[in-house]
Amino acid sequence: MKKLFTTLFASMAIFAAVGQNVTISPLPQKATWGAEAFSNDTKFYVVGSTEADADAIHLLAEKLEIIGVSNKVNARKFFMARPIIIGEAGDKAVAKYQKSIPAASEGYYLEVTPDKVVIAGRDNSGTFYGAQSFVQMMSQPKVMQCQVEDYPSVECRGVIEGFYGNPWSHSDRLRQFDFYGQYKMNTYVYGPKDDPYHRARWRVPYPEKEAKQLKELVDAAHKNKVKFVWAIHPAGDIKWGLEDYGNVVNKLNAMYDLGVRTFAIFFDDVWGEGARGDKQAEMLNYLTDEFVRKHDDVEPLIMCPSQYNKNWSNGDYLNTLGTKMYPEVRIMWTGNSVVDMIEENDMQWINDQIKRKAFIWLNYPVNDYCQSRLLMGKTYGNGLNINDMVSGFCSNPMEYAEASKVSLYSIADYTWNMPSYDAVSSWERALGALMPTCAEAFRVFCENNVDLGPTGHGLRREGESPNFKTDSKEALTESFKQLVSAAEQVLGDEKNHPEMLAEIKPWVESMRLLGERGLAYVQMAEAMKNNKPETFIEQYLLQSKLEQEQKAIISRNYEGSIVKAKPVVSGDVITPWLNENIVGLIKTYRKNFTYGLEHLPVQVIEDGEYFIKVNGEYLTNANAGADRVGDYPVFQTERDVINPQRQQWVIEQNIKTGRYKITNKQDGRYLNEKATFWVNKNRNPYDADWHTYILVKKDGKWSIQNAGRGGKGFWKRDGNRITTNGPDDFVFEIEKVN
Ligand code: 14T
Repeated sequence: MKKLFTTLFASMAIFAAVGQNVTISPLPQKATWGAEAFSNDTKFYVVGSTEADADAIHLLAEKLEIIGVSNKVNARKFFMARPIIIGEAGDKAVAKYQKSIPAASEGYYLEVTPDKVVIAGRDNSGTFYGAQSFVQMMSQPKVMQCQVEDYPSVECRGVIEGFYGNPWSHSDRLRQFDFYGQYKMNTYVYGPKDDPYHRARWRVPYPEKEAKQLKELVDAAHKNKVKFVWAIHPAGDIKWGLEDYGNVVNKLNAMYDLGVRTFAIFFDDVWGEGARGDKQAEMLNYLTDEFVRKHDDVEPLIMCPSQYNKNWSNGDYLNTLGTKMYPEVRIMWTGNSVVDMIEENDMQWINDQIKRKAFIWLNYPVNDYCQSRLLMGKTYGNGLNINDMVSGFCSNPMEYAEASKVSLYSIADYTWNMPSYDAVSSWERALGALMPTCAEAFRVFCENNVDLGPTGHGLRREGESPNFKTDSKEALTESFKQLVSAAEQVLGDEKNHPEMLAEIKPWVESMRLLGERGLAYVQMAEAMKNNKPETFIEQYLLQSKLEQEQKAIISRNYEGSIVKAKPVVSGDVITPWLNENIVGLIKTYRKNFTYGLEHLPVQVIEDGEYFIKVNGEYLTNANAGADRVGDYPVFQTERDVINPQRQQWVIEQNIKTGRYKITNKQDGRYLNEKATFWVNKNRNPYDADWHTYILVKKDGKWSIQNAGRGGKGFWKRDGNRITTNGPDDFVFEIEKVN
């Protein structure tokens, strides 16, 4: 009887351990869990602190209640506390546990029993990661007994800040490094396209202030066991030969002095001379000889090739790199196309070409080519068996650093323990870890910001807005109410998550307004059904007021901002559904009622994104973000492939005037009565009475006429620009994007 009782009790305890759904993230390679070990307010003393990794000790001291250090496991004076025995393989304190420590570098052994904690690393990073795991356990309601043997699947795991647009801020980056340390990512590649000292003016040294900040970043990264890889992008105007090779060496040495020990050279997004494989190989070999090998603590270089994906590869470019460039130089790769998930066959193909393991640059969740969308969905689609085929796996994120953490959390999971990766459970854990005080509401937000919409790169993400139900009035009402209340909850929780809110607020506000509009739509439909035209018009006017508010939202709308995005929420599901249904309802209303028709819009062109062309040439915002009085768009023959948004114009009917507003997709600047850009919202807020156009179509071409207080002139092509004093001529082609 007694025996039965104890087994029953033990299995209940194990059940409790299993039932406690958060354990350690990333999921450990091997873990056995037992009953509760002790409560999460337990005090500790540290055994082994003199030899153990200092960052690990620092972490424990910061996150736990450590009341002292000792060289004995049973220190009497700390009778009310438990020992944490900590160190690296070879250290005295952990000698007893030597054979339990995994052989893999960065591996660790963690043991928790009611009377002690053991953290034994294969190396310094291992100890640090063991400490991180234990800190996570201590933040949970019950601290369970366990034995964990853990090590990473992929050698270099992390993030490449490699997008176009507003680079991350200093504090964004500092918060990122803590996050990488927490979730065992060990690599950060610094390559923001719009840092002039990285790309446009790569020969020029960083000014003092920027250099000082970079040093601070390098130190913060190292404290979190993150390699700070500094990248240079000389490809735009490189002159092959010793002079420019020397210029690169000088810049790398300056970065070395700031503490950087790993370096990357980028040749992406250039054509012509800068894209020559033989010269790139020659330069990388030169830099290896003259820089890397001149230091005893610099790692082999990483390079991003010009043909960095299979779609773009031709000739013997990759083979040249593969055969001519020193085998230790790592080569980056984005997959079968620019934006792609990576699978086993893809790895086989590229590794054969370059005769080494490719270093993956995953272009997700980067949104620099679909800036109106936030990518908050699950990170799925990469093969679970490629860990031995890559030399590194880094994600290129959004310019929204904090919001990117939803996906980066999963990148950490995936690269640490690839065979066990589960995109769904990883995403769920991310929500709880990032927004613990409003996880459910945040989940709704993320579910409604998933897909990218159609883009040149073709990536789509499934499963947006799974709770949107349209089959009854009740279901619709519920769906829209959920958007409103989730938005209000997330906004109401701002003080707990100020950094996240600072980034996502425009999208959260937009989600709230989308929900409110939806509720107004339901009222309109009801009113029509019940023959109440007054209510219909009243709800219609409310809906259009909310829509105007929604359209006025601009993210990162400050002077000098390189990208000003106009948020779109549920751009694949709810937004198009609502827009179409409102239009449909209005059409039916027109047929059946006469009351209030003057309030309803007559639209000659639907709200959307368009190319504006004359003779096949594209009207282009060439100085995006310039915020300069009198800056104007110009005509260009070529499609802009780097920044397609510069040629995309948002044309939307202004409900107040019934006329059209034209803004550029890249930075949200509107065209004024002179068809030039005006400065910004503070000095010259959009004024529908001035900045408004009449569009008329004839034989497939459009005329664009000034309206309101700006005079009645027509747009006229004048050289490479537009003036607004022309006669009525139909030369403009307005073409829907996609
Ligand atoms: F270096 C590469 F691996 C890479 O991906 N380069 C850029 C990257 O900085 C950017 O964030 C990403 C997503 O837009 O794509 C690459 O940039 C492109 C890709 C294109 F297909 C720029 C122009 C393109 F036409």
